[in-house]
Order: sequence, then structure tokens, then C-alpha cells
Amino acid sequence: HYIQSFTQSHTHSHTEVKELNGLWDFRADGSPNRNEGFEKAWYKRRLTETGPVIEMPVPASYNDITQDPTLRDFIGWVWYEREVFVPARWISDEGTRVVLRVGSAHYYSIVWVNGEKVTEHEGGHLPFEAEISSLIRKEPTKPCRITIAVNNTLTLETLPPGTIQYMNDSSRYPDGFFVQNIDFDFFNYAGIHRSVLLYTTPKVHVDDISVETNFMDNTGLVRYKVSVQGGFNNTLNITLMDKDGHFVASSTGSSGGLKVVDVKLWWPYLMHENPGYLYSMKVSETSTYEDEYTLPVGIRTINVTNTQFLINNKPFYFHGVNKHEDSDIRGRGFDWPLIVKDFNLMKWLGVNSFRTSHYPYAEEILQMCDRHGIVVIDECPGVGIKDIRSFRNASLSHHLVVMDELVRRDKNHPSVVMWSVANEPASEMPPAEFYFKTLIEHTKALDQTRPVTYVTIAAADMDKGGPYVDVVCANSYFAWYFDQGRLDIIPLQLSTHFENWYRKYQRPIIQSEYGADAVPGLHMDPPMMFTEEYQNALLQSYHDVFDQKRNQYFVGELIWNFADFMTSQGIYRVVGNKKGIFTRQRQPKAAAFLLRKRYWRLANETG
Ligand code: BDP
Repeated sequence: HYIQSFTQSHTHSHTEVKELNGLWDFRADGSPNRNEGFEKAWYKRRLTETGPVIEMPVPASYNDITQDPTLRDFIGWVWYEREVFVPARWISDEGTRVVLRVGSAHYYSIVWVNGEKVTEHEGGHLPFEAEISSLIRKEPTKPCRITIAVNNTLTLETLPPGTIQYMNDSSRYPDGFFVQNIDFDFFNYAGIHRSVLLYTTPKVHVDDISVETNFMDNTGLVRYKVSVQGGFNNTLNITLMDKDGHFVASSTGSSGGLKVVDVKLWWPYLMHENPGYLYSMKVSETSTYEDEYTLPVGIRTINVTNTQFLINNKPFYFHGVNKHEDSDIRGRGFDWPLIVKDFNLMKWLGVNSFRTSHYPYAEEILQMCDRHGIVVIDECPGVGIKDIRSFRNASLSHHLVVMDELVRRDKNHPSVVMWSVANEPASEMPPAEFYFKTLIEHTKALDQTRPVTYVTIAAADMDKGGPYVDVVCANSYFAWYFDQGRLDIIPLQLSTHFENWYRKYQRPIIQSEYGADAVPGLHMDPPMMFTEEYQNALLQSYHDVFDQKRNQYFVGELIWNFADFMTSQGIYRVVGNKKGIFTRQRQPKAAAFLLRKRYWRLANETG
């Protein structure tokens, strides 16, 4: 069980944190069955005693760190280990609860402390943790040895799915040769991608908080629910403070409401002169252990009509980007300089929103969005669901669990305005209807305050999940994957596409992806595919159609992609996907200037 936001200042005020980022011992299990680590129980001794190790930075994907192509493309278990001294007070004070937290590791993880298994977790991109208080008290004078085994193998039941194919033709492939087939367009980076922390809370501790906000005229309402673990039977005090720390309202008990007079609403960037306004809600537990947790709270509402997406009852138009957590060397590893640079670039562009394509991003990123007023469509890792076998019950059950974890982690972020349960599934296949109906209903039961969607590439008449989404998020690649080089078909095909969707479902539509690859520095006029001119011309043709539909039901445009990113190797990709308007190193292509002009104009016209 974890609560949101352990990584920032807004946490348990009595919490102490020890970050375990830095160099870990590392070994990939290259044995023929990839199972030597378990057969020889590598977790029982120091990793250095069971074979050679290399130094591996955490957080980072391991793939691009060395010069070894087998490690870049490795599939199977890799082992990380690190020893750490725990502060003596954490051990001596029985009232202190010590927790080991992994921000995310891709894909399957097993964690041992001093050789004893403490937890396992399926799925990258979301945190997991284990209480290790009693374990570390067993051997108080010894350092604490943390072992994490991570496996990136994808199957039909994982999210995203994948399959392993063994090549049995011995005249063409050596013994045991296999490939991993995936139906998604990004490199399957693996390793420990976000911070590993040890932190403390009192034994009796706040375990979860949910807030829902509303307002009427200039009075705001914050409804809250708090769950406390560890033998709670005392009073809970709840205090709401404004941004300057002034008292606003208070209440007692594990659920209730707080009234906010002269409320300052949470507004998106560029929609208000004071975007991202956050109150803070302090939850204090007054038993002997006195846990205290402070949660930032943005007061805002989200509503969807047939033609509009409303934030605080005002029409909101998404002018934004799709992103990836992706960069040179680090792969998907968390990196503050990169994150802050990306925010600065988004603000430079006039972006008011982005989608976390195609998986949940680090919590620190959502916290920044809360503060800066950047609106987020929060997507789960349901990408590449193309094989009919990925619609089976076992896959669906796991998908529901992932939504549980995602909503639990992200539900209190005012920046998150919509859940996306999948990207470009084979939604035309018959089982897709039941699958998406179940998945969307489940998500709505978890959170009644936000619309739910999945991102589709299907045509309106083929798509089976359409009836269940609140907003149609449609991707299209006209004049790129089809009618290559024929920009002149965009006006007709794109308008027809929109009209078909709207006629069928009467829901607002977002262009959730569109774009063209451009190799930076490649020029040609008249434009040809892969040049910066073609990327610009294609975007411009799309924009003309967007502008015609904007006052009808069209509520947003998200370019594919913010920056170039790595993919697996193939004839469609020139060292990765080049649809970025920035290079992978975050330098602008011509398209960045085109979009910048447009987004600032849209900001003035639509807010
Ligand atoms: C869409 C996918 C996205 C790809 C993009 C592309 O949603 O992940 O990277 O197309 O092909 O189909 O560039």
C-alpha cells in the first residue's frame, strides 16, 4: 500500500527519506534458460559472490549504458543489488515504520531484503513498496542488502503485451534463438526507471487520501476521505490552507467536507492569469505517533457535453503534445534536468496540455503539472493490444488491476482531467466491445469525477468501443501511412473522418495524434516526405481542418510527438521515430516554430 507523493515536500511531516539512487551492482542473467539467478539463489548472498557485476546507475534504463549490444537488446532477468546503512534511530524506535519504495521498474520485479523476499510487482511505470521494519531490526548492526530482480519479458497478458518467438530452423538460427514481437512503437526500455527510496512513517499512519472538489458561485467545496492504517482510534484533524499558508477551513474525522469562501479555482496555463492555484490540506492523526500528511489540492471541476470539454464550466481547448519518457543514454530513467527542460519547452510552445502516451509518467511530472496548470490526459500502459488473444480474460483482469493502481496514484492531481485506458487497440475486433465496456465502467466506478476514453485509430464505423467513451480521441496519419506524399487529400479525408465520428456518437473529438517524420536538416521544396518542409506542410493542412471544426465539436489537438524517441529497429524507423517537433536532444525542427505561432494564437482565441 502506498500513498501518493512521497517524492516531494508535500508528504508526511515526520517522514524521513533516504534516497538509494546512484550506482548499484548489476548482472544480466545470460544463462541459456535465463534462470540461473533463481536456481542458484543469487539473492541469498552478495551479488559479487555469485559472479561478475558491473556498475549500473539508478534510476536509468540499463539498455544504453554500456557498449554491449546484448545488454541493449537483452530479454530476461537482470539483477540489481545495493547495501545501505539504515539510520540507527529507524531501527531502535519501534514506533517507526520503515518502507522500501520503488518508483517504477520495468516490467516484472521481485525484491529481497537481506535475502528475504519482501514484495513482487507486475508492470512498469507505477510504484510499489514493502514495509521492512521488522526485517531490518533482525540484524540491527549490519547494512541492509537490497536485491531487485527485474524481467522485461512481455507476454499476451502483460501491459503492453508482446510475444516471444523461438526460431527453430537450425539452418538459419543458432540454438535457442528467439525474438520478442511487440505491436507498439517505442523501445522496450527496461530496468529501475524511477527512484528507490527508504522512508519512514509512524506505525499508525495515513495510508490513503481521496479528495473531490466542486464549487458554486464563489464558494468551493473539498470533499475528502482518509484511510489510516496501523491501529488507529484517535481523532483526525483536517486543515485546509491557502497558498500563503493562511487558514481556510478545518474539519475532523475520516471523511467530510471543507467549505472554501472566495475560492481561488485551479485553472489551466494560459486560461487565467494565475494558473495552477493549489491549497494544501493537512491531515493530522493525533495518537501517540502523530502522523501528519499534507496534500496539495486544486479546486476545479470537469464536465463533458456533446460538443465541449469544460473546466470550471468554461470550454477548454487542448493545444498540446504527446510525450514519451525518453532520452539519450538514460532511456526511460527519471531525470530532473530533462523534465524541467521539457516544461520550459512546453511553455515556450504555448502548450496547455499533454497526454502521457503510452504509460503513466513519474509523479513528479504530474506534481509539476498541478503547479503550472498543465492539463494531463493520463494514459495507462494499454498500448499494442492488437492480437485477438490479448482480449482474453486474463489480460482484461490485469488491465483492471493496472487501472486500480493508476487511479489510486493519480486521483488527487487537479491536472489530470481524463483517463485513457488504451492506445490504438484493435478495437474493430469483436471482443473489443466487452473488453472496453468492462474497462471503462470499472474506471468510472473508481473515479466518478473524470471522463474516460481510449485512443483509437479505427474508423467510426469499425470501432467497437466508441459507445463507452466520453470523448472521442482519434489518431490519424493521412498523407503519411496512406496516400504517401499526397497532402492534397488531407482536407477531405480528415473532415469526413470527423463528421463520421460525430454523427455516430455526438461526442466531442480530440485529434489525439497526427504528424509526420522529419529527419532534422533534411530539406526539399516542394516538400517531400521526411523533410522538415513536409512535416510543416502536413501539420498546416491538418490545422486548416481543425480550425473549421473548432466551433462545432472539435476540442483539441495533440501533436505526435513532442520529441523524437527511440524505437526498436525496423525499416520504418531511422534510429527511432522522427515525428518529434524537437529532436531527441530537444532542439527545435522547423515545425516547432510553426506550432509555437499557432498555439500562442490559440491561447489568445480560446484561452
Ligand atoms: C501511432 C501510435 C504511436 C506511434 C505513431 C507513429 O499511437 O505510438 O509512434 O503512430 O507511427 O500509431 O509514429
